[in-house]
Amino acid sequence: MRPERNAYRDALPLDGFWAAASDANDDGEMRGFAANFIAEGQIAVPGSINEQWAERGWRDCLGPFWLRREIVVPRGAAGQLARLWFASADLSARIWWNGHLLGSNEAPFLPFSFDLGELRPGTTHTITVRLDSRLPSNHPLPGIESADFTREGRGKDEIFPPVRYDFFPYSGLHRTPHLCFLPKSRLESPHIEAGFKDGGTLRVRAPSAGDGRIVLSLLDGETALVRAVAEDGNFDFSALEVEPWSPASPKRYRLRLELKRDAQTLDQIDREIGFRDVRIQHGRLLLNGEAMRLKGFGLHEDFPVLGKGQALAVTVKDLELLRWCGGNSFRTAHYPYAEETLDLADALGLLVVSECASVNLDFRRTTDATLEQHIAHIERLIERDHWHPCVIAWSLTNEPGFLAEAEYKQAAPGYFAELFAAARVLDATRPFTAANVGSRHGLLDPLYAHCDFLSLNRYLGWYEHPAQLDIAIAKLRDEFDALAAAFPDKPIFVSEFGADAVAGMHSSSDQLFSEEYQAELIARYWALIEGHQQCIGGHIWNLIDFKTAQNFRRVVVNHKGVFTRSRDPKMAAWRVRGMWR
Ligand code: BDP
Repeated sequence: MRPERNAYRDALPLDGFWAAASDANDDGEMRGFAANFIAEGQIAVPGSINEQWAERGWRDCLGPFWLRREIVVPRGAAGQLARLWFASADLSARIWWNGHLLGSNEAPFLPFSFDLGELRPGTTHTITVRLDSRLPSNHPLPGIESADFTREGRGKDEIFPPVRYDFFPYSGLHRTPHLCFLPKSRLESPHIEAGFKDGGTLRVRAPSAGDGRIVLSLLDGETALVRAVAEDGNFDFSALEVEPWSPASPKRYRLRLELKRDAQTLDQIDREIGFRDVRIQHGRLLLNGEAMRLKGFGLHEDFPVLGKGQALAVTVKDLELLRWCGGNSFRTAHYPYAEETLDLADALGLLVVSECASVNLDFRRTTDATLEQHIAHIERLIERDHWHPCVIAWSLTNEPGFLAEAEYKQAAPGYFAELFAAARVLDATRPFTAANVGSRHGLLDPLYAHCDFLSLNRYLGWYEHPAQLDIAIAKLRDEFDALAAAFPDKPIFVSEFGADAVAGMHSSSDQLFSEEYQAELIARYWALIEGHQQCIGGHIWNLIDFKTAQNFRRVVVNHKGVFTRSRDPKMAAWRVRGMWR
């Protein structure tokens, strides 16, 4: 559960400079780095390490990297439980406390924590982190081994650093870790479902450690709309007189949970919640009963120097650019974003398709353990984000496969069936989807059977039929019609479409990489999306140019942004703004 500061709990941010060391031979653990290592210099947290130390040869390295810092326990810690909390440690990590192993984490971009017991104020402790971005090839976000390149008949260094996905594999403590101080009798992570059906509905399950009763208050500013008490922390309300949350009016209320014993309050947590209903009905996406069209973008967490390191100013800037274009939604392609991004989306009324870190699932390598891990990551994602009104759907994976049609159709259906079934148990209030690509697996991808709406990543006019928009659009229309006939109740959503454009490159005819072609392709797709009765919208790939691993298909960045990496508009941004506003 994310850190919170109030009269009962506190949290010490662990941002700042961390001592750093490389481990090129991967023998740091053997050499006792967990207890101590000789620092080569300092790395700033939050931040990716790659660009900070590019000059020392760290840019294209996947790890392992070692980071370490000391903390002095503050005076408020007396009598409290200390919990070391990481918002994420990417892509995987092992953590030590004073040289003792606390544990490891292999879920990229998700939080995890360790309970440390009571710490004496004034004492000094050391936190050591070993980061490693070399994920195994049977991970839900699969890594790539040189044997894979050989089998695929490709040069070993065709993609460098070697990854399966099209974004730079930045390593780091990308979001500020915290040392939290919690009351010993305390609330634990609550489950909150706020819906809207004939008024507000609210279901809360608030577990606690230590006895006491749970008091729930629903506040609108200073006014308490509801106040209720439960010994077991279970609450269910209906017909609440509240305003629904929507893009036009993202009204939020404060949900306060308190743990009390007699007259004494032992703990408190607050959440800004919103009441809304999302459902798929007759091929439409309904928000509070009204049909919604999703207009927006796929994004990335990416900025020069910071890499994937969090900077709230960049978060605000990016969501403001999205709104400037007239967008109402985005997908957290291809991993869970920082929690603050969702806080901001809640406040702005933006709709979010939240995606698990899973791209190019490699069915040649998946095992039962992959599926188990994938489900565990989805569970952690849903636990973290389920209470945000902005999240309207879960995307479980992006472009699974990496196989020819026949092999895929053998390996994938069983995996998908179990994945979706397990995920649906975790959230019955939102639709589930996953994005597929092109026609790699034939017209009827077995994925579709499990999706509440179909998410299509389509690059006709770019990777297929480049510079031939008439053919591209006609083929896409045929595909929409065929899918609508096959799945009359499932909305079609174009989860990615776009073209690279190099800012400043112009052409008077259809020319790949020109700003004109990017703008034209987007406009032609949008006309099709808007005109098709079963299509609920689309997300342009991408809002902003983003850095990728090195390969001959990319000039440093993927240029499909309608803004450059420094956030300046290309022609397409203006075109989209004209279309959407
Ligand atoms: C899609 C992927 C996305 C890529 C994009 C592209 O989902 O991650 O960046 O293609 O090639 O297939 O631009």
